Formats: sequence, structure tokens, C-alpha cells
Amino acid sequence: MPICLHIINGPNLNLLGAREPDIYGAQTLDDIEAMCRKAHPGVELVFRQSNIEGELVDMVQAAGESADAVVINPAAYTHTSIALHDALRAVGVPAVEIHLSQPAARESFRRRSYVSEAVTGTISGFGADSYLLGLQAALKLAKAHG
Ligand code: CA2
Repeated sequence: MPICLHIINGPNLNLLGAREPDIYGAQTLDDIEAMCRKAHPGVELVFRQSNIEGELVDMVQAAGESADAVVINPAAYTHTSIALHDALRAVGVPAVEIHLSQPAARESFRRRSYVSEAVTGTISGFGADSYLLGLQAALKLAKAHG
């Protein structure tokens, strides 16, 4: 069976490419998904997005059932969501938090991540390449967890 990685995207990331390209880049989320699939043809990738916190919790729980590891860009819920923190902790699937931008270099409210405490590590500030770097890290975690 191929390794299965779930890539979970939070609120407003469906707007990528349309607004604020100076911060988040010119690529759409579909472009990023295509780039991820091209980079990992042999890996089963489940790529999802929601603007709704509870749906993101459901996605984390589903990943706990069928993914070998998770890459998650929780977007603004990074800074607010104890529910996502709890879900990641509860399912115990190896997870990598990613961000397009570098939240630590932006407004002070972005310095707090509730998700960081529930994941193995974080990659941020590399634009769309954060997804590729996150996938690489998740693949390593998946292989290590066998
Ligand atoms: O840098 C990231 O990937 C973030 O997770 C993006 C979130 C932000 O709240 C985090 O602090 C860092 C925001 C996603 C909003 O995406 C947009 C895309 C296009 C236009 C406007 C917003």
C-alpha cells in the first residue's frame, strides 16, 4: 500500500492567488495541490480545505483513521483553536504544521500557535514551498512510524 498523507487547509486559503499576493504568493490552492502531486506521484495525497473549524476537526479525525501523517496549515485557527490542538493530540497521527508566511515576523497575535504544541514540527515562511518542505517532513515521519 502506498503511504497516505493528508494535507489540511484552514480558513481563507481558498482565496490564495486572488488577494494579498505580496504576503501569500500568486499561486492558488489548486496550483499548490498540483505542485504537491507532481512532487510525490507515488504517494496517496488527500488535499482538503475548509473555512469551518468543526470541519477541520473532522478532517483531523479522518486523518487519524487513514493517514500515515498529516500536513496542516490551520491558517487563522492556528492562533485560536484549542479544538484543533485537542483533535491533533487525540488522534496522535504524526503531524507537521506549515505556513506560507512567517507568522512570528508579523502581528503579535500571530506569535501564539495552539497547534504547535500538538505537532512534531513547524515549517513557515517559504511560501508555497512550505507545502513541499512539509510533505518531505511528513513523509519522513510516516516512514519512521512504519
Ligand atoms: O502564512 C500562513 O500560511 C497563514 O497560516 C495564513 C493565514 C494566517 O492567519 C496565519 O497567521 C498564517 C491566513 C490565510 C488567509 O489566506 C488568504 C489568502 C488570500 C487572501 C487573503 C487571505
